[in-house]
Amino acid sequence: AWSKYTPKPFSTVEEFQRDTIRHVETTLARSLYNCDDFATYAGTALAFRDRLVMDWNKTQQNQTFSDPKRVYYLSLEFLMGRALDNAMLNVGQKEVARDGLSSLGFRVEDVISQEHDAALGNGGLGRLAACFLDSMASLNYPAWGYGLRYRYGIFKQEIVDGYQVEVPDYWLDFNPWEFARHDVTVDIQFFGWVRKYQDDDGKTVNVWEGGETVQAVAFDVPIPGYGTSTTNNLRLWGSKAASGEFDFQKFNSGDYESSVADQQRAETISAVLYPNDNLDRGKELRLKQQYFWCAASLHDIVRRFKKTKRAWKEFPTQVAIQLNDTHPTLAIPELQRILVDQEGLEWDEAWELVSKTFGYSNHTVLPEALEKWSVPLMQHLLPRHLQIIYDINLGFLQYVERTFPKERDLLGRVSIIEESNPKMVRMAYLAIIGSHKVNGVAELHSDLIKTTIFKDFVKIYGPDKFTNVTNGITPRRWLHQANPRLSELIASKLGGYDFLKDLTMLHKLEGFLDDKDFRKEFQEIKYANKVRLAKHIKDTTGVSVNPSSLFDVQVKRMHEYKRQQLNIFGVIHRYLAIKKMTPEEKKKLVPRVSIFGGKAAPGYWMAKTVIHLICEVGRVVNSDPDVGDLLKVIFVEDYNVSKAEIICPASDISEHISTAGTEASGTSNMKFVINGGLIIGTCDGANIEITREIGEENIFLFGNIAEDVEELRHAHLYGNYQVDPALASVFDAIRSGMFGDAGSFSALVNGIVDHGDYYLVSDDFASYCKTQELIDEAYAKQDEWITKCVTSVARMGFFSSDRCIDEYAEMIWNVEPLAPK
Ligand code: 26Y
Repeated sequence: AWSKYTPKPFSTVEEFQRDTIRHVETTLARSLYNCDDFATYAGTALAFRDRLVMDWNKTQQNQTFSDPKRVYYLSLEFLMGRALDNAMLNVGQKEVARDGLSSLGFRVEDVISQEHDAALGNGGLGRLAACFLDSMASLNYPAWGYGLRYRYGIFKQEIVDGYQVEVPDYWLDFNPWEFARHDVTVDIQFFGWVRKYQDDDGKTVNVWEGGETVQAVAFDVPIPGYGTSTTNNLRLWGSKAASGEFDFQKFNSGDYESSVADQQRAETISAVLYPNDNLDRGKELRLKQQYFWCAASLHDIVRRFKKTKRAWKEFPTQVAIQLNDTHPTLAIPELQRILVDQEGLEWDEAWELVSKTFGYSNHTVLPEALEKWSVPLMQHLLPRHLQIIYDINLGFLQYVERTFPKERDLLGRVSIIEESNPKMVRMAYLAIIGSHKVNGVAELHSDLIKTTIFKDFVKIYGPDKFTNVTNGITPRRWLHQANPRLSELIASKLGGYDFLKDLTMLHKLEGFLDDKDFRKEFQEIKYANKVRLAKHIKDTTGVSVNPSSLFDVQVKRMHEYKRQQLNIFGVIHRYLAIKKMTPEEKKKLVPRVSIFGGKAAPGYWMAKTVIHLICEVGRVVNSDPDVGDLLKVIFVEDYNVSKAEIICPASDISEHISTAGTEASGTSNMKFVINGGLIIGTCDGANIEITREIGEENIFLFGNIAEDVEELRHAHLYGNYQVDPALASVFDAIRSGMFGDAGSFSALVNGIVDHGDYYLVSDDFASYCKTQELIDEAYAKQDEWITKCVTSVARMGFFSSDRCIDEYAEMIWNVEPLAPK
């Protein structure tokens, strides 16, 4: 009977208004007389949420009833950004909201921008997880995301006097998108010891006893698909003290404060996202987070499976679990523990189920990002898991020894345990051994892991265990939402919005390359997007930039391997050149705005130094009357998902200039090109496949290739090495104090001059600067430039995360879509 209350999409604008106002007045208890943008956002979000929730319930019911194979995406990061615009799009009623809000005196864009970003991630890996959730729902896959409900997401970055300052991101004051499930809880154990005994049948049983317990509470977030009613679930675990743990002894003896302190200690587990991107720090609390989340998720998955009363042998035909990097690797020994210690399966039988269930995605080859946990720490925190890991390792090494009897060194190289002091558990090796497929995230990267870090495992398992799934992005958020005018223009030419579900349809745009009106409109849209970004820059930094300039953008986490230093040295080089130009030469120069953005991990000194240099260069250049509009240097504070939605559509050139072989894929490269920008890049990550798709005449590639990196590094250390002369002049300028205290930048400069230039900045500098000149020349020929941009957009169909998810489903998960009822 309740189904007659199912909210349909708003049938009229008035109905939307009525619901929104009702929520403002009753749910929020606010008077309409002081209804500001924020209250309007809240009311609108709740009105749309009502629609989502009904589809969500139905989807879950349908999945329970049909009981298909499900996929579980385990990720410690989900960089979701804002939800309201996406909900409006997926319910298909943004226009209703626009009209309804407008007659109440509000602009839909202002209302949408009231929402706080859900920023439960660092960078690429977390945003990839968010794009995957969108695609899995849109393609009707029965899929769940599992993560942690951090009380503080990635810190907010403020720039104070040219330095990064980190401010906590408390984002939960008002979050209409999560539903606390106080009835879905799991007790999670830590510490303690293992007791071994023989049961009545003489079988050896291990029990994990003692220690302490923390409770995991589920918080569910609906994930609506586009163009379908499928609404999947993202389940985030929050931590609190287990009910039995609340110390009544202390409580009754009047020690109330310390019993509250215990409570708070339990809550710290899910308190904060670690802000390191591609840098492993081995902190105990992080290991606790990982186990807490893996154990809660596994418990939930097993509980769901057991409800169906199927035999255990069906587990891997009903369940696929994907590990987003090694962060959830403890799920492997945890499932083995559940099956053997709790469900009584034989070791080998259990191990077969485990290794058929998991797939592992690798996102980096950087040695400093490969997770290792110390054996003593694991022994202390997870004694039974350490035993299980040793047993997994034993079985594996025995197999290797039998198969390669003559290769004694091989055993030490592939052992899960590194024989260092202290001994370390190599999580990537455990992930490989416990999974049936291992994938890289772009072709070059997938080849590199097979020939470098995981070479021995290719020999042991054969090449078929290793595969590639090139990353993608969701065209809903990164084209339609971020760039509504471009999306509308495309739709007008392609006869509707079907391309948002099948991005390969973009190829038809090539048929409009000669359409003058289309080209003009395309160009105007880019200009309007630049005006919007220029306004944001003016509002936040006070600097005016001319939207007719070439906008050159590099936004991503600050990291030496991503080489923001190469970019800023190039900017200084340009500045020095401008200072020497005659008025005639200046007239010919294409005005440029260099825009940077990105967070540095709080403890990453070198990355912070690069931010400081960018800010100092901006301070000098932006106020130099010799330069005027010819060059502006901007650092956009607090780069995040919602800023990316403004920035990506507004670039002419974006920079993806990592040392070849270091950036696994990159995904913002895809976001910029699909929004009609060109890129300057190295032969690295997905740049290579972007080149293959769009054509090498449409991309500005430069620099050394991955194959040559090792030799060049060697030459720096042992050859006679000289810094590139143009770069040497840049260093002279920095050393002269032109950009403030030279001492602040000495480590940055010396790393290149004296300490081996590990990231090959000097080797690539000449080629980088030359390519920037080619860009100036190309930009001056606007007509050819537009042809390049349009052609590139038309050829980007491959990079939809829908294609990517279909590949995972087919090659790795073996799951089928489930049509909504
Ligand atoms: C070990 C821990 C501190 C750690 C935390 C975060 C290690 C790595 C990371 C994050 C890695 C990451 O974001 N990697 C990026 O993944 C993207 C999606 O596959 C790639 O496009 C990008 O090249 C890669 O750097």
